[in-house]
Amino acid sequence: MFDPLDPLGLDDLLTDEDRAVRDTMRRWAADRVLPHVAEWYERGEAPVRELARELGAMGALGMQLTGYGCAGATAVQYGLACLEVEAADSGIRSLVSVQGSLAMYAIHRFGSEEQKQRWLPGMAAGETIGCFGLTEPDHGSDPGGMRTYAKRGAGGDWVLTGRKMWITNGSVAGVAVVWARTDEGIRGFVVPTDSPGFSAPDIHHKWSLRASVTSELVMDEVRLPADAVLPEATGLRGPLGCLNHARYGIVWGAMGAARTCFETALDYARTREQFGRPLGGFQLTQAKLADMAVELHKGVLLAHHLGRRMDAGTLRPEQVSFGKLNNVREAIEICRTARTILGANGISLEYPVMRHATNLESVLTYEGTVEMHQLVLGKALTGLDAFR
Ligand code: TGC
Ligand code: FAD
Repeated sequence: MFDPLDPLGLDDLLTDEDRAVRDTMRRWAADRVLPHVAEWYERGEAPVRELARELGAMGALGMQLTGYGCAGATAVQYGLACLEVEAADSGIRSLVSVQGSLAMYAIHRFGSEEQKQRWLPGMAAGETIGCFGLTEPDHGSDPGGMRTYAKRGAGGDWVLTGRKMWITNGSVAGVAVVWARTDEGIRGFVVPTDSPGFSAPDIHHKWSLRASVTSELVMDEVRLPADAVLPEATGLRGPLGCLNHARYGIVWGAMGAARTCFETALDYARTREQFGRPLGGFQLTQAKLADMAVELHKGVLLAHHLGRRMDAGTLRPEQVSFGKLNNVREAIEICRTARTILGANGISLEYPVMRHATNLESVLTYEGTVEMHQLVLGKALTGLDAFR
């Protein structure tokens, strides 16, 4: 039988465990996020600490990592979780991505045994929130130019000074992974946020990702012990390696936002009547719905393919760029088209469509803009670097 919500039968690709993860996350999002998210969005605040603890209890934080209280799930399962959470709101998926794929991943991949023991169990449980400071006011797409500087003192300790900008979870974080220039190149630091000289003022007046905390990180001569540095990360490949994991989650997540908008538009088109018949009975509306369905399910198929490559250990950064570029760009197009089908109702918070569309403006920019991923792919295709 043809299923309008799964026209390609992609459910066949999932194992029973995959379905269990998907269904658990879908139920949680339906119970805990959907009834409140429009209000959080309107107020510009969400109960991030409470949600983090609930996500931790479900094993959804750092779920693709092993040991230290992490769930050891597959990449496909992590992707399905991102999709279900982002089907509710991109801001809540951001909480999951930054915690698991950026802050926890950095410590898990590049940290010392002591750093892992100290931070990861509490982060997996959602008791401690992490953030990831790479972007600066004057260095976004080009993080290699960062100015935040860590100077080594006589006893081997560090003094960290600089500013990071647009940092998800910044002011609610107990620990910040901060990337800084040193005399030995770019290094990562694990910074307890109660360190003297550290502050994280929130960024206000956002019209996107309003159910997510976004902050500056200000570091004014923050003194850190010698063992605050991530021992296994040197150079820009450290933070960029973390981004591969977060970008991979977004490849799936964006399709969640798109799915919600598609389903909302389909439902609306079946029931709203103009000129004596449902909007879905007009050829122009059917063309929109057909094109949305094609891009939505192609995007999920692509995410699944990349997930299998990640699980096999064969996923390349250029392939992650391929997925992030395509899926976020198509997701925002699906949401914008859904908005047209809803007419005036499309701009209302009573429906999820405009909220998802405006959220995706951030998703289009963070974790590498459209242009950065085009340039990554362009370089891979031609062998020519066109970044500078
Ligand atoms: P380039 O010379 O190409 O590379 C420097 C070194 O890094 C290595 N590398 C990678 N390694 C792992 N994964 C990748 N994806 C990598 N890309 C590059 C590279 O091999 C090299 O290693 P080595 O050993 O030779 O030194 O560097 P570049 O300065 O030309 O920059 C390349 C570029 C532009 C692609 C990169 O800087 C970039 O990706 N820019 C975009 C910045 C970005 O995505 N920022 C995201 C900040 S975090 C965020 O947005 C979180 S939002 C989270 C949320 O709320 O969900
Ligand atoms: P710029 O780099 O100034 O780019 C502006 C425009 O110029 C873009 O369209 C870009 O593609 C284009 N451009 C730049 N260089 C080129 C070129 N060579 N060729 C062609 N076009 C080019 N960062 C973190 O470190 N941690 C976080 O947790 C985090 N969370 C975020 C949350 C939100 C809500 C947002 C909006 C951003 C977040 N970011 C975070 C920052 C994000 O990663 C950056 O905004 C992004 O990397 C782009 O940097 P920028 O905004 O400085 O834009």
